[in-house]
Amino acid sequence: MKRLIIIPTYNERENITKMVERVMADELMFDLLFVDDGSPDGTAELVKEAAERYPGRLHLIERRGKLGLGTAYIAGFKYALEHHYDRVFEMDCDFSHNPDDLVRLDAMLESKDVAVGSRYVKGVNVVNWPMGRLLMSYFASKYVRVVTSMPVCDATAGFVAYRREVLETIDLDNIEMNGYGFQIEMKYTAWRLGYSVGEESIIFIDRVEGTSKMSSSIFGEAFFGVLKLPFRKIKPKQR
Ligand SMILES: Nc1nc2c(ncn2[C@@H]2O[C@H](COP(=O)(O)OP(=O)(O)OP(=O)(O)O)[C@@H](O)[C@H]2O)c(=O)[nH]1
Ligand SMILES: [Mg+2]
Repeated sequence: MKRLIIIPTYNERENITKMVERVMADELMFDLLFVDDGSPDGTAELVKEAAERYPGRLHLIERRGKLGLGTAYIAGFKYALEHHYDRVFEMDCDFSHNPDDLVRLDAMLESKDVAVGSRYVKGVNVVNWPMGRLLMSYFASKYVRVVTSMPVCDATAGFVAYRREVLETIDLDNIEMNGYGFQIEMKYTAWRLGYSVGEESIIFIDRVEGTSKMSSSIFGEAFFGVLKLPFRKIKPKQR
């Protein structure tokens, strides 16, 4: 079983070394792929240094300029399919997602096609976020549920695991949104194609190191993008 974790990075210098050591120590023997958008803080250089310590297991895609989280993941998914990975994981680089929870997402792929690390499946499990941001995130998922009927409590979750066949079947070039909307659109497309989506309760902790990359424009993209989803023609990728 080949497992790949994809981590998009933009100025995550403070978190790289710690993240590499944590993931490489995991008994599930993950491979790790960073997708870096030309971070001015030298994030990519640190990844290249670490890659010498883990030959064949630590990989890097370098892109020019900040191109968005969504397209970073699409580039990573295509890499995962080309390199024959069976299970693919999404995770942020700032330890808001706890790498210790990866094993539970992996276990859920025994019975589900998509496993979501969910902040809202059992109560509200977010630490240190300002109330305004928490309410925005919580009600964003409620809004998605009302508009799309998709039975997922944490639609914007960025801690997600996929079985390979889900990413093979989704037409990745047709994914339109690039911020939080991307996370909603991926889950929704998998669900509309008939794949099972499960939620594993996790605790999300606000970032400690580095700065937030999220902007108001991604909220607008998600708000209006979700309204279009029920009307989208979603077909499996032609093979
Ligand atoms: N390659 C790439 N990575 C990005 C981009 N924007 C964000 N990221 C990465 O995506 C992950 C999530 O971004 P965050 O800034 O943590 O988003 P957030 O969790 O909503 O905001 P915080 O509360 O500040 O953490 C992090 O690993 C970022 O480095 C981008 O445009 N390109
Ligand atoms: Mg974060």
